[in-house]
Formats: sequence, C-alpha cells, structure tokens
Amino acid sequence: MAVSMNSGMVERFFASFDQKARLEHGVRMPHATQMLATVFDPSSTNIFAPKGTPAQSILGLSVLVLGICASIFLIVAGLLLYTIIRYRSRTGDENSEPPQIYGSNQVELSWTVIPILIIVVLFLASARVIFVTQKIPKPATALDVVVIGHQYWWEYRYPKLNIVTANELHIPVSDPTHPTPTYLTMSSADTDHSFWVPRLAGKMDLIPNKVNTMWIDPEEAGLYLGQCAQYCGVQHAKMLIRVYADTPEQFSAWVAAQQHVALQLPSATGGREIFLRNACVNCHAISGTEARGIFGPDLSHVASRATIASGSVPNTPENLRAFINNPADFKPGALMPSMHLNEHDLDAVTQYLSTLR
Ligand code: HEC
Ligand SMILES: [Cu+2]
Repeated sequence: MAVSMNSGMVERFFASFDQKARLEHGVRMPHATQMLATVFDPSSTNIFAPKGTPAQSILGLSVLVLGICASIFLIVAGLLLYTIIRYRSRTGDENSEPPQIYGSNQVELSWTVIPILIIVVLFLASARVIFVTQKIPKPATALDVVVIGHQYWWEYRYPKLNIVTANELHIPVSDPTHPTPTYLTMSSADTDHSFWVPRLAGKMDLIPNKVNTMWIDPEEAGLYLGQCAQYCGVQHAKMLIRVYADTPEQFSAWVAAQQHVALQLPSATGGREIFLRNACVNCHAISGTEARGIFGPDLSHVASRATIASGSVPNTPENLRAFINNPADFKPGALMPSMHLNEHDLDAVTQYLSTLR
C-alpha cells in the first residue's frame, strides 16, 4: 500500500520542528540540521539525556527492558532464520510427513518457566523504580508548587512564596550535595491532562477532583521542554511545558520580580483602563487591579515570559497583539474568544501588557 503524503503535509511536519527550534534557540536553522538537533540537542525532550533523579531511574529501567526485549527478539528471530534455512525444501526431498511428536515435558516446562522469570524480573525492576521515585521523604529545602491543568495552558502557584504564574515554571536547580527538589501538587480545572518533561521525570496525570504529586530535581540549570501527554481537547498539542531550572541567584531574582505588584506605569494608563473596561477582567487577573479572573492565565507579569499561549508562540509585541486580536489564529479552539477590540484599543492593551515585566 502506498503511503500518501502530499508535499504540503511534509512541509507542515518540518515546520513544526522549525517552530520548536526557533523557540528553543531564538534562531532559524536549516531543516536537516534541525531534525538532527531535535534528536541530539540536550535542550530538547530526549529521554536518553536525563538530567534529574526520576528521569535517570526511568532511563535505567528502559535500558533493561529494551535489553531483555532485544535479546528475546534476537533469539527467536535467530532460531526462526536457522529453521527456515536449514529445513527449506530441497530437490530430492521425499514429500512425506515428518515424524509427529506429542508432548515434551522439558520443552513445555522451559517455555513456561523462562517467560515467568522474565516477567518477575521486569515486575521487580519496575516496582523498584516506582518506590524510588514516589516514596522518598520530602527534604525541608524542597520548593512547593501547585500545578493546575487547564484547557490548554498550565497554572503554577507557589503558595509559600505568594506567586501565581502560567505556562513557564521557574524552579531552582538542584545540586546533588544540597538537594533543592521541587514538589508538584497537581490537579485539573476541567479534564485530564498529563505533565511530562522527559528529561526530568516520568508522566503524571492531572485529574479533576484528585490530587497527584510528583517531584523533579534538575541537576543542571537551563530550559527543559515538555508537553501535555494526555489528549485533553483540540489544542492539546499546543499545551507545551517550559521548565526553567534557575541558578540560586536567578531564582531569587525571579521570585522577587514576581512578588511585586504588577507595574502601573503612567505611560500605560490608557491601555490599562481599556483592559479593565473590557471582559478581559472576567478571565484574567492582574495584581494591584480589579482584574481577578481565574479562567485564563494570570497576566500580572506576562511580559516576563518568553512565550505566550502555553509555549506555542514567542512573546513579541506583534504576536501578543495578534493573539489578543484573535487567539484562534494561533490556537484554533483555544478558550479565549476574539474580543473584537478596535485598532487603537488593541495597540493600547498590547502596550500595557508589554510593560508587565
Ligand atoms: C472567556 C475568557 C477570556 C476572556 C474574556 C479573555 N481571555 Fe485572554 N485568555 C483566556 C484563556 C483561556 C487563555 C489561554 C489560552 C491558551 O493558551 O490556550 C488566554 C490567554 C491570554 C493571553 C496569553 C497569556 C499567556 O501567558 O499565555 C493574553 C495576553 C490574553 N489572554 C489577553 C487577553 C485580553 C487583553 C483580553 C481582553 C481584551 C482577554 N485576554 C480576554 C481567556 C480569556
Ligand atoms: Cu492538556
């Protein structure tokens, strides 16, 4: 059967890598290097380049499972190949049936006992990883973050630090000698989501009315990318995750900036008033103003984020303006309606939001 893929589809497929690489590196690379970069780039989502304890145990388990499966495949395929070649039909064969053998205790015992042993090994190895990743005591130095999944964005609350933000999770890097892991308490506002940052840990589901927990401890500062890994609606694919593992200095600077009440620059008064006059306030919160909506991302420090719309769009003034004008241009099916602002109001609101660092 022929695989039908027109050139448009191929282009769009590559364009998705292109966009990802541009977000990661801020530059546009040629397609072929990009493909390779997404496979080998340490800042991509490569499960073979773990940078945290849970991801490392999972890689260990994966290698064991892949190793066992590869050996089974080689033995079975090898025996099959041998039999096919050794007992192929030859000229001069007498076309009679070979002797029939019924029942062999040795053979039956071996194909029962060996698979059971393999399953027991796989079971014990998996159980060990589950215990290692779940049942460890939480150190006093741990940071607590509440993660709430929304169609199609992530809400992050830092209860002890009094910070609410969206889509870009900032956590401290965890030095193995003085671990500062981050404990995530996860739930959902609507449907099932799944938090998956492959280089840091396995997947954890976010389920309405149920609280799940997981922890991450990036050992190297930098940006770790992830993706909602549970189909949650039309824009599930653009529900991306960005985890920034900050050095202690970067992290305290970020915390201090986020704890400030949103800026009220005199130059942005016009845009602020338009924002507060519109239905934006029903869905968005901006600290220090009457805007207290919780249906959409907190915008108090939206300009401090590198991306908008859950990691799917670089946060430039042009993109911000175009997104406010019609979110569906970027995320068809996103739960923010087009607000039909006129050109003047659009410019003013964009200018205001761009000051919210
Ligand atoms: C009905 C609720 C609703 C209204 C009204 C609304 N928004 Fe939104 N907004 C959302 C939701 C939901 C998202 C998240 C979209 C996504 O990423 O899937 C969002 C995302 C955004 C973002 C991107 C934030 C980020 O960090 O990704 C900006 C900026 C924004 N809205 C500005 C506005 C402005 C300005 C107005 C008023 C003109 C407005 N919104 C009105 C619900 C709303
Ligand atoms: Cu989701």
